[in-house]
Amino acid sequence: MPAMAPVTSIRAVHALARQGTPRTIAVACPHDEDVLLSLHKAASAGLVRPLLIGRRDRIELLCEQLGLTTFWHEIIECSDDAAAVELAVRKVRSGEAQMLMKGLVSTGTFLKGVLNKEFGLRQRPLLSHVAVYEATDPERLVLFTDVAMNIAPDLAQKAQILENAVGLAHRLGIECPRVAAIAAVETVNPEMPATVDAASLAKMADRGQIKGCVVDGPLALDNALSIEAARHKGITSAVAGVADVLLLPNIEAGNVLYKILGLVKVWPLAAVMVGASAPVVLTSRADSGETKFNSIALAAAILCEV
Ligand code: COD
Repeated sequence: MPAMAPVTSIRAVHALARQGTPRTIAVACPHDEDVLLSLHKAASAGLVRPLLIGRRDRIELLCEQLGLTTFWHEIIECSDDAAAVELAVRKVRSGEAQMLMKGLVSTGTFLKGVLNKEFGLRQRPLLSHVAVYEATDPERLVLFTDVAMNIAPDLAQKAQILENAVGLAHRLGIECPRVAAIAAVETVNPEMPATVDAASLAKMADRGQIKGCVVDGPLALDNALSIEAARHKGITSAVAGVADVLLLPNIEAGNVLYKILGLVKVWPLAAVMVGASAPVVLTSRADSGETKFNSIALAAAILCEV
């Protein structure tokens, strides 16, 4: 089978998602305007069949206020947040739904449900969150991780987070993603543990301990994304200036980058959790309706057979 052309824009993610049949998405606590609007848009585009689990009266009232006609496949009444998360996760686990989405419920409650040992969705050793933005020069999708789940990963966990992101890059047709392990500087400084981890990850990739990608690090964010900045610093590598994947050192760095990109609204964003047995849409309350829709499309695109 010929290799899939790389997906280089969020618009192309939408197109890929449209190739599949609509999948059922179980949504825990969808009592939120942007969540409902994005689901309505995704259902209307034929991407998903929403299975809404939460307070029926609030869902119906919000839909009425928003002028949304019935777009869901089903609503299941559940007034307790943790119970709604558990039921949504169980629906995915049983195969009745193929994707999961967080609504208006705390991230901790939601993730504890996803990770639950009895009914959760663990598949790979570590689940992680990958955000994606559309970059220019060259036009490509840049994946960055982990902005929402793993708080302070150690070296072994960073390797797993990296492998999860590389797996997603492969799903998007990026055959050998260029991964930048990000730190504050591009030289190893034992006072900055992120630089030591980044150099270790680069060496692990050189030695074949991490496969399917090329890794360079440490790289500062500008050296990773700007050919000009990399040239200025005299850095020559296959990754510098043209990274496809940014591995951030911890949740603070990742989350700040994600929130800044969301606030400046210049580059379209999407995000999904990977490493679970099904794609999980975990967007934050502050995310725009557009980012939520893009994220649903990304989750649907992952499920497409290409
Ligand atoms: N993948 C797989 N298993 C995991 C992961 C993971 N990423 N994280 C924890 N586990 C397992 C552990 O191995 C253990 O078996 C069990 O889950 C419990 O581990 P704890 O005690 O470390 O985890 P929790 O339940 O206290 O917390 C896990 C969270 C993911 C909820 C926690 O790490 C967290 O709060 N992350 C940040 C979420 C957040 O606030 N994001 C904000 C940005 S939107």
